[in-house]
Amino acid sequence: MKALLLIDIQYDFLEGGSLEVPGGNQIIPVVNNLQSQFDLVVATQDWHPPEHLSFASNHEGKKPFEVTTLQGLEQVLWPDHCVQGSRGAEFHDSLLVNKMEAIFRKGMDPGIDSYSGFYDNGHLKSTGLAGYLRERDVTEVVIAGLAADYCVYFTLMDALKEGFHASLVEDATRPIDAEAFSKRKQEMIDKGAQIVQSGELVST
Ligand code: VGL
Ligand code: ZN
Repeated sequence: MKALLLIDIQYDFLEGGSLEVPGGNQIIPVVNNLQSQFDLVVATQDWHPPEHLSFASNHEGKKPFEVTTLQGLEQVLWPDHCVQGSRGAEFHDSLLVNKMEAIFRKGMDPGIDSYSGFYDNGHLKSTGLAGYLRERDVTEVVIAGLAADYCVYFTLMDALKEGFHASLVEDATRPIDAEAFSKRKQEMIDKGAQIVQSGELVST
């Protein structure tokens, strides 16, 4: 069984959002088109409390995109984004949601960031996604969403570690930093991921 994982397609990562990913809106029709090809569609939602320590605003004198250390881990400080219950945390209105059987929220612990849909950045706590997928007899995950160089990348790497076959739909994702993404794309390939285009998955 093959599942589509849709990562963080939320207003704050889209046009006009507080952590806008360039070209992010262009993935929405692609992702909508893909969903009918899958027996199971699962989404993740970045879902931070206002006091989340990944926000630069919660560190005296720090600005967004500065790097600091959080629980011994390197942490990029972000603009406030995807605050629980805010408009910015919602899925885009034009994203099809009816086929999503489950939504895994992440980033709720104020003390640690959580890029992957499977674990927080310290691999301290599981979201339950791996167990859920196994229970649904999923062996293969196909990943799309935002941002390619953060949450998509970390979700894919954890999917491989958990023993799933994993592919990234390249035209259904966009990076925050294109250069960082090209490095991470190679890492994904080296670890066994497939990079595919949506046209290879959708029968026209
Ligand atoms: C993300 C930075 C902070 C993402 C989430 O969804 O890629 N990036 N929080
Ligand atoms: Zn976040």
